Amino acid sequence: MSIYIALGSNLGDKRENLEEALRLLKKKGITVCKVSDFIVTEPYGVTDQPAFFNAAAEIKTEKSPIALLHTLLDIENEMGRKRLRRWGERNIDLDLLLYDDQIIDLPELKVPHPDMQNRDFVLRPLAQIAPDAAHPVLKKTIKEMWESLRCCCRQNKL
Ligand code: PH2
Ligand code: MG
Ligand code: MG
Repeated sequence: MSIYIALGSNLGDKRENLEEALRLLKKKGITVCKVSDFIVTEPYGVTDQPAFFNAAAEIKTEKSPIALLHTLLDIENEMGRKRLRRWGERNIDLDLLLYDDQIIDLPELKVPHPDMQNRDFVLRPLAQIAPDAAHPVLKKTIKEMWESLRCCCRQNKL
C-alpha cells in the first residue's frame, strides 16, 4: 500500500501551513509515514504569484481514493483556503498523486495526478522519499520521470 500526496502553499506562513496540514491529516486518522524536505519553488503555470513551499508525503489509510480526496478537501476548507483563480495563489493545496497502482478517471478525481510528470515541484520531493515508486500509466519510476523532466528542461534551455 503506497499512497503519495503533494503539499503546496504560497500565501501566509507557508512552512507553518504545510506543518498544519500534516497535523490535521494525523488528527483525521491518516498515518503520515514519510515527509520530504520542504522546498522553495518558482510558480509553475501561472507565474505572477509568490514562490511556493512544496513537499511530498507518503501516507497510509483505509479510506478509498474518493474518501481520501474528501478528507484532503476538508483540510483545505478548515484551513480557510479561498479559490481565487485556477493554478493561482493559495495558503494550502493537497493533491493526491498516486494511490497504489490504481488508475482513476472520474470528473472529480484523476489518479495518477495527470500533470505530475511535468512538475519539478512534485517530482523532486517525491523522488526524495519514493524514488522507486512506479507510475501505473507511464510505467516509469519517479526517479526516471524526474530524470526525463530534468533532461527535457535542460534541452529547452539550449
Ligand atoms: N501548484 C499549482 C500551480 N503552480 N507552482 C508551484 N511551484 N508549486 C505548486 O504547488 C503549484 C504551482 C496548482 O496546483
Ligand atoms: Mg495542485
Ligand atoms: Mg489541488
